[in-house]
Amino acid sequence: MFPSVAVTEAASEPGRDVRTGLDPASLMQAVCDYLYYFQGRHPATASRNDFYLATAYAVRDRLFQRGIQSLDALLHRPDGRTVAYLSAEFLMGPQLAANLVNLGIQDAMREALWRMDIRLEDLIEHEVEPGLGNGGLGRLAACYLDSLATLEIPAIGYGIRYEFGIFNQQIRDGWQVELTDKWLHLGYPWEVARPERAVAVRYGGYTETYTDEDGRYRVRWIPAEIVKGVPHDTPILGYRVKTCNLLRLWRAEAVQTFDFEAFNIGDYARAVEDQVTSETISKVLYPNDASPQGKALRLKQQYFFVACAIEDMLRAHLRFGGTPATFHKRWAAQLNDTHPTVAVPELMRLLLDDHGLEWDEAWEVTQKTFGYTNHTLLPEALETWPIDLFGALLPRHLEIVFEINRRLCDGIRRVYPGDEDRVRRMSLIEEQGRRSLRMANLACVGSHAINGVAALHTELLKSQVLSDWVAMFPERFCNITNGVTPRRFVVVANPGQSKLISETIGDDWPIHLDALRRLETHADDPEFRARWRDVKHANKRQLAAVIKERTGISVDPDSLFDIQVKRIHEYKRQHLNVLHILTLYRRLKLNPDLDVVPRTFVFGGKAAPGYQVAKLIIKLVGATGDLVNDDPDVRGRLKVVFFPNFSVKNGQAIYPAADLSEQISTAGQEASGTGNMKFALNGALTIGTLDGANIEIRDEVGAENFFLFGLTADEVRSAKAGGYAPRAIYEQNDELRAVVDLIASGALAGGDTTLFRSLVDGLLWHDPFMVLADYQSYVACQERVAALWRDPEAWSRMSILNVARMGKFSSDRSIRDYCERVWHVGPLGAPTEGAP
Ligand code: 9GP
Repeated sequence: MFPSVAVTEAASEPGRDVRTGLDPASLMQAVCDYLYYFQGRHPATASRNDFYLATAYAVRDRLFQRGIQSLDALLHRPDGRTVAYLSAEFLMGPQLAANLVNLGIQDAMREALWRMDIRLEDLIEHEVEPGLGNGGLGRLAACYLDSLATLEIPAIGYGIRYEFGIFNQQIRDGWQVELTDKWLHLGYPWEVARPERAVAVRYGGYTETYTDEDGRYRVRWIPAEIVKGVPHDTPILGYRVKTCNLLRLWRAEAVQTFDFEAFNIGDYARAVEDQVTSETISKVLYPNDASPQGKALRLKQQYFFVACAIEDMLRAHLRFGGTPATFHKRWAAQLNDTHPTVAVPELMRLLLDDHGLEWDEAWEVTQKTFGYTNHTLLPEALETWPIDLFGALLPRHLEIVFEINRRLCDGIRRVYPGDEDRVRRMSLIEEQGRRSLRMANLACVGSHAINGVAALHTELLKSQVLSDWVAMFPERFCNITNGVTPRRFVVVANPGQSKLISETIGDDWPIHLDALRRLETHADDPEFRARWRDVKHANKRQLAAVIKERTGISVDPDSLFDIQVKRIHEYKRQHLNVLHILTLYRRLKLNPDLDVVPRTFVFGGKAAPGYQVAKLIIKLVGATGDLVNDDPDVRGRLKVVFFPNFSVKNGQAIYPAADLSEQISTAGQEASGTGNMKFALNGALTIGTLDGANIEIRDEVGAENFFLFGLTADEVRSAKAGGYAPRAIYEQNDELRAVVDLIASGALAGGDTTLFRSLVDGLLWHDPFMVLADYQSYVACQERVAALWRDPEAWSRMSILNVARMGKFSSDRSIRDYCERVWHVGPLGAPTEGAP
């Protein structure tokens, strides 16, 4: 039955608050009202999208109500600090289910919609997510916003409202095909545009000096181009609290959207040209994970959102009675990787040129404001900008950077007289080749705190990439291990497991994740273990249905679900996983009656569009599936699936169904990883190397509950230093040689021996990520996995213990660490020890 106008009216009982009520009747009325009065839709003819939008608007009302209360509370405590999380990426994921959970109204909304014959689950499924990030870094930013709100820390996330986010991935004939992401095309109900708070952003031009009325020498920037940044606000509600923060994303627009002068003389195209050029800035997310391209547009994007953010922050600070010299007392700004680092010279510029502070004072404010998080050791990910490009776009900033550098180099020479090599290494300017600006160095000099994202990563940063900085500024360094939000990745994603946990240990674990420890005693209870297995099995059945629908492949929910989902990259070694699959396949071909554990191998992840090797690895996975899946000798015991278009939403369906989590990067390469945490929290056991946060996960869950293999980071280094020869390993290992030869033979490519040749040659002659070196250890470890799988009681016990000991990896813990070690801020912005 569709709701009629009579239903709408019947719901309109006096006293019912359509904007704030949380009961089913109020929610139903709110949804009907939105359909009817806002969208102009009769409920009887409304589409699923209409209902989705109306439901989202009804939820958003309740978020804004809390948002306004949060702002009000802040206004009454104007002396506290607010966190500004500056990030070029926010991978927020779908909003509806997460907001309902945070408000605590999922059942009430389900009931409200049910009364209108609408299934909440259908609307949740219908939602398109804003894919405004590439992977781990952007998703981490989103988890941190969730935790900031949950911990009631006032915070704003500042970023770019890309019109097109990360591409949609289709797999055609086994190859990745990139399709434009159109997340906005059916309307995005969670945000509100605030054109009245637009900011002017300048580019290009030149600078000139002048003397002000006090006779002081000053600099003025005369830009060549001005673009408008329009903020779009999305409310970010914490879990079961009143605090609602903000994600403020900026869209680029022309200052004058229509040039009437040009139009009047008949040049219509030129009349809109300015608009087109300006809007290009926020048009599209660069789809590269960990390897930035030195493109002018990317620098324009970075400066665009940073300039908007700093202006917005300064404006708020001055409006609430602050002075430029106390900016850092109001704001703690975090640089999420080097992408927002131009914020350092931008704040300096505003303080010096617009507000007349002296250099030393402006520098102190700037350093006290910023903290810098490094997310990678990969050399290709350390951003640099050619000086000529940077200077052409930001001439005043370049002058400021040169002055920062002059003072920095003087300082180094004072501490290390005569050590010109050190000066060269720490300089903000790379003088070799095309002169360029080193953004990581700029971030280090401009921040009071610098952190890596897992213990090993921070150690490697300190001992290798940033060792000179540690020597000179040791007090700036700390580690803050990443975390993930258990609300989205357990409560929302895995309702079955959540219910079982809450029934067993109480329901405070989503905000006190350490409480999961209480599960430990239940690991020995056979009845609890059976229920635990039932939950997992139900999740696997669900995923099997989705896999069938998306790929046409039937998989057996009773088989071991062995899953690797993450960006496709050589260092993450999806091809090592493939070598193992082919090893099992070969064994079965040699002996079809071999007793192997039935496994479903699921892969998912996007390759950067220009990264040919990664795209070839996707093809290899598909080709392996083609070879294995229907081979009569395999008898369905091995299935290989490439799950297309891995996203936050798809992740929420995949993590809860995993038995085994593949975290198999070359030791020393993965800064932290966060997928490893999401899997383990959903009861998957990990097979992994001593890399990134795997090490800490293993420390927490216990070495006996973790499948470890492979070289350590030190061993990798010394193997390389000792002249690593992958070909020798290949020659000495019969099984390895057979599977590598199988790939080279063309058997996976319809007889074409050239298709995977480059991949094979890369492994045999270079193998920079030590795939062959770790092969034997990996295969042996997989045998231990298989042995344990044959003992379901032991497996379940281990799975429960893994979940029970994952408390450390809540993003709430990470945020508490940032508050204590970097931001010196507490709930409602109250300063904590060490506050500036
Ligand atoms: O590669 C790292 C990943 O290991 C980490 O978990 C994530 C969040 O800290 O950041 C990734 N880095 C990047 O995406 C680019 O530096």
